[in-house]
Amino acid sequence: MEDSRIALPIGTALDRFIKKYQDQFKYATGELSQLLRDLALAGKVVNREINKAGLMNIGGAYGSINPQGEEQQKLDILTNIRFSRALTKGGEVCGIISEESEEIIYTGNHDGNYVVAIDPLDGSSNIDVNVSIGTIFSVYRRKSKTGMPVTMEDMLQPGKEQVAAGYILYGSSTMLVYTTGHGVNGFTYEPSLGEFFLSHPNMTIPEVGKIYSINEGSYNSFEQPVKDFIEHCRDNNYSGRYIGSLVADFHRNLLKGGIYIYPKTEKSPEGKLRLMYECNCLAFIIEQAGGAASDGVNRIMDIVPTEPHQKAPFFVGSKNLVEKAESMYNQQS
Ligand code: AHM
Ligand code: MG
Repeated sequence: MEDSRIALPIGTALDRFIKKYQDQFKYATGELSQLLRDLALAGKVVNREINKAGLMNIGGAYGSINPQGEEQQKLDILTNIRFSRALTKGGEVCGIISEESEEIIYTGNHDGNYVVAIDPLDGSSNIDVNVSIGTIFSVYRRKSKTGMPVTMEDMLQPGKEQVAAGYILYGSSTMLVYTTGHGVNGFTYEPSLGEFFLSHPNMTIPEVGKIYSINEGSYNSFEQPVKDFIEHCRDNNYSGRYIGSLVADFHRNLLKGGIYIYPKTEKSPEGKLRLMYECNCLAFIIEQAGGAASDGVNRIMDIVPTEPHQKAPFFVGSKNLVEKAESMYNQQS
């Protein structure tokens, strides 16, 4: 991996960066590059809408329910439209799994070679309180023949088959962080120029982290290994930090070293987070940054999905912490 890492200077514009490293990708036809540009453009549009949410009456609930049975926010719906439209019109994508659409979105682009799994707006309960939220995406190359309708096998690939993954964090500044399997790079949005610029080249997570991020309010319903792990964190005076926005919690831990956990709970016996468009994407990024991602027992990216909205328990972050959490499960078995 080291050899193929990036050597462009901080301040390089995203477009230039994508173009420069396009050839690293084994298919290298420019389609993946275009897809990434489409995602970045939709991200800019969404960023503009989020920034105006308080003024435009697009905050709050829409009055409908998503496939997970959760109340959809107006911005959830808007961002789902923005991203699915950008990916459909772009032409490179033949199928989309989205958190906000029960059914797979068939774009009609039979010549598109890629499928995308996306959570258009994660952490949407934080919109109305002006707290960071994010978009999370995964890109796979289709398995079936180009020119044919996309198949379920194309849509449901394990995380280790991802060719790209990333997130956009709408925070105190807006950032796009992504990997194509050659390290992780972060770009900060400059609103007056309308452009993302390389600000965090070759991101790596500190090997030893001292932050743990989990909703401890659900402590009583955690499995014993998770309780034991929390005890370990407390005994070592680790810092507890939990925003309740996965992308924001993940991003902080990526920079500072730490672990994010969403385990099984009584309310969510399979975990709350979705494998295809929350766990896998961040697992690919964290592994590329030198960290680890697990469901407590298995590597996240090895899990073979059986349905688009499948859930998984999620432990992601610095290696020492993920391995420690896994060891608590090992001790139990
Ligand atoms: P969402 O996809 O409906 O926004 O739910 C995912 C979010 C994550 O961003 C966050 O880490 C988690 O749910 C918070 O859940 P909880 O409030 O149960 O701690
Ligand atoms: Mg989500």
